[in-house]
Amino acid sequence: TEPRNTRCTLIGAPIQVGAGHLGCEMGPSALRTAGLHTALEELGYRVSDLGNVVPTDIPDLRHPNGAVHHLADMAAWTALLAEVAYRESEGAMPIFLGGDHALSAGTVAGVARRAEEAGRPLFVLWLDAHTDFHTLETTQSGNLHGVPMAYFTGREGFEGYLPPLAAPVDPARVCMIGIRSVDPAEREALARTAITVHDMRMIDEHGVGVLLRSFLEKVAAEDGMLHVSLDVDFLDPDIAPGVGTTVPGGATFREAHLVMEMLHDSGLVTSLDLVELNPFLDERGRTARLLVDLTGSLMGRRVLDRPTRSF
Ligand code: 6HN
Ligand code: MN
Ligand code: MN
Ligand code: MN
Repeated sequence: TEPRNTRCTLIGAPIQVGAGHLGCEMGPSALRTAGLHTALEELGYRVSDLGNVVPTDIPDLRHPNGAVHHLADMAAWTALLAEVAYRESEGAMPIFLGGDHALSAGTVAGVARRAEEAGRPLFVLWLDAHTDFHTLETTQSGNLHGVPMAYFTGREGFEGYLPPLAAPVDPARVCMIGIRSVDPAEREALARTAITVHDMRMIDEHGVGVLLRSFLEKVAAEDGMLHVSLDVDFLDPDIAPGVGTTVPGGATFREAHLVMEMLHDSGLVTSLDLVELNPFLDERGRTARLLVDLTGSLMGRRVLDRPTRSF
């Protein structure tokens, strides 16, 4: 096995128009203010912060579904982030600081292209209250942070709107954990895919460690690359209030840390999104600080030493 990446790259992606509330634009700043850079350096990484990226050319783009808004912005963000994610996923681990979850359309598209070029399968772990599996036709809110999963797994209906995918992600290589809010159209579509969906009840019945371990075993067996997309609303609103789409009954503090600790010990994670942090809705920075602490666990902070590559 290769040594773990000792370099990581922070990339701010302050998109906010994919969400129903303004404020995610401030997410990257809040994560930096909460000390992400230092936390990673203290764990021994060489960290470079590229600052924020922002698209300049916003094309004019409309969809027959009149609810859909800011499609042109999302298209421009997706093209930009796919390029940046592809470029920055060689030799270092990119960490994308959101920004709302629409950004994952671009980041996952970019790392999928990287994986394809490396001849390795890409796996995606989606930590979220929501499945974000709407198409442009089925979304009723029109908020485009509800569509990235459908886009990068290659569902139809994005052609001519979002950039063509270099390499769609195989739904059989996607695992969602924390799910507790699914719209009817998403539920129907999910039933017809190979995506693994673990709702909160699965966590209650089996424990999050068992669910995650079986996914990590699949990733390891295929020598996959693993992209982790962490939506703040995966967490229970009592511990993470700084998000526009709170849903009660989310992951606890320890469940979330356990996920991160197991991810670290697996040695499999190659890229990360931290999304949906809305500092305008946060309480004295506590959600931002929790995200920094969780990232610390994902990157190797631990209470006692344990052998790596065990999960
Ligand atoms: N997220 N399914 C809802 C909608 O408006 O389409 C919620 C989407 C939430 C998006 O979690 O990033
Ligand atoms: Mn989401
Ligand atoms: Mn969500
Ligand atoms: Mn909806």
